[in-house]
Amino acid sequence: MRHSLLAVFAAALFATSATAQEVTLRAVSSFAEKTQFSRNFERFIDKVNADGKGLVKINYIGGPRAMPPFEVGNAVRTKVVDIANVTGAFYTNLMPEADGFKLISKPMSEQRKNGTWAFINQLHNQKLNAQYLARQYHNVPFHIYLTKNMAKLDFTGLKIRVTPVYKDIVQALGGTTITTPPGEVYTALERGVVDGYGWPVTGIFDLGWDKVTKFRLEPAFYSVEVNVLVNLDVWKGLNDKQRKVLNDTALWLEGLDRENAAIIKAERERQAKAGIQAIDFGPAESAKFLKTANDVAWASVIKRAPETGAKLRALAGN
Ligand code: 173
Repeated sequence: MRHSLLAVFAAALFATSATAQEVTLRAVSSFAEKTQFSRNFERFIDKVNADGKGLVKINYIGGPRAMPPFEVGNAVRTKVVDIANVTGAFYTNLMPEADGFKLISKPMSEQRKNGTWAFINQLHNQKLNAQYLARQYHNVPFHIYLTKNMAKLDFTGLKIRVTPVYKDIVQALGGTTITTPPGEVYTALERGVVDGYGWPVTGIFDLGWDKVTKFRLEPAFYSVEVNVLVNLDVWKGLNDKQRKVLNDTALWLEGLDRENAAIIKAERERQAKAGIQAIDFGPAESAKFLKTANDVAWASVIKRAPETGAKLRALAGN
């Protein structure tokens, strides 16, 4: 009798500690649910939940309906959420160097070998109290989209919706900038508050912007970065097995970037079919634009973060 009771007690204890091995992480995305720049993070969550059964479970709270995009970085820092899908452009207030990530377009496999990942992880540890788990979309560029045609590559007289990604280049070419989260782009265009907006080559159909977009300015520039960040206290509190599930799935997530070339090709065709015309001033003007875009962005990063910005530029090699 005594023995069997003890056995039951022991079994219960064992069950409790086995359950305690599974940690639940609260997740948000800075992009709308099921849209282009949340989709791979959502696949990541599904895979962690499958591969990490009994170890890690991610509870996806959602996108901007759950949390304003520009607050996501700070929410990771303060552990309001445990894990997030967010572009550095949305937390440059906490980390000015984050504005330089768009200038690093080497594949993550290379960045993980040449010290870039380690340096950017250190910045996240220090300034965002976060682990830099993964970066996605290094091979997806940005464009400026317009509701009006332009006679030369000059934004004088135009109001353009921006985030920190596009602000310096739009201003360098004479434009007026208005910063908004993605959720306000449609209304701003519809009401004529802006004449155009910056956005990656992919994703403009997700929120219906094709209906109010007439032109896509060439050339494509910079490199999208959407990061998966984990609160650092949470990260340190995980055991080796739990961290391995997250790290392995992070590498898998970065590997999904191989799908982007086909997605970009399909998206350009879809834009053409929707009547969105490319504006292209030819190779010389495009080269000049790209050089200006690169120069003004680095100058802006290095002005705000002289030492770390310069180190980032050396790692980027441009
Ligand atoms: O335009 C934006 O909101 C922006 O900065 C961004 C960054 C990465 C992916 C998509 C959009």
